[in-house]
Amino acid sequence: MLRRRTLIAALAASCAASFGATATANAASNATDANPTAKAGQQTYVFKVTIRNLGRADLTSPVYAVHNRSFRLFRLGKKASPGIAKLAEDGATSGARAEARRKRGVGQVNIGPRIAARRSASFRITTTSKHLRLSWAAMQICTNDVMAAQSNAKLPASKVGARRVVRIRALDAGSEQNTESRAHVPCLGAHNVGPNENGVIKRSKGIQGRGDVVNATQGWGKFLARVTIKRIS
Ligand SMILES: [Ca+2]
Ligand SMILES: [Ca+2]
Repeated sequence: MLRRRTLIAALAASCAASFGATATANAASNATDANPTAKAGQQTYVFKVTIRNLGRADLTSPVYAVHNRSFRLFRLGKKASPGIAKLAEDGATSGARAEARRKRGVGQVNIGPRIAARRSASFRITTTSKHLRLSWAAMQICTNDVMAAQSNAKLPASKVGARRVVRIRALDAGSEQNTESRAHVPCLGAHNVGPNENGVIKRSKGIQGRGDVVNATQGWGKFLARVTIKRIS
C-alpha cells in the first residue's frame, strides 16, 4: 500500500567543503543495527528507511530514534531541546542522541548516513511491536538552523512489503537567527557560531537571499526531502 502524506519537516545545511562531503552517499550507505530490546519469541520487524534529499545542499547525518507513541524528538511550536538545536545549527549528533537515549519509550537511537544534495541514502531498523514509531532529524548545511525531520512517524508494520512515502517541508529550529551570512553558516565555513533566535520550531520560509547563501544553488523547493519507509521482513 502506498500512502502519500505531506508532513512538516525540516533540515539544515550543506556545502560540501566544510563538512567533508560524502558525495557517494547515493542510495548505498546502509547502516544496520540490531534491536537491543528484542527478546526470544518476540516478533521482529525490519524496515528500510530511504531519505531522498530534494535540496541543493547536503543534509547532515540524521539522528533517528525508534520508539513508542509516548516519545517526541521535537514538537512543532515548541522550543528545540539543546541537542536538537545543535543538530540544526551545526549537524552535531551527540547531544540529540544522548537526549533521546535517556527518554522512556525509546527502543534505539542511531545515526544514519549523510545525504548529498539530490541524492538518497538508506538505513535499516530492526524493532518489535513495542517500538513502531520513527523520528529523525538532519541539518541542511547551507542554513543557520534549518532541518529536515520527522516526528513520531508510524512505521508501516501491517505486512512485509508495506510502505509509506512522505514528502517533508523544511523546519526552522528557532534557535539561530536566519542571517544567511558566511559568518554563521556551516557550508560557508562558519561552525558553532551565530546569533541566538530564542524562538520555537516552525515551518522554514526557505532561503530569503538576505545574506551570502544563494537559494538557486544552495536552497530547496517546496519540499526538502522525501522519505520512503518499507517493511522488508
Ligand atoms: Ca532560525
Ligand atoms: Ca551557525
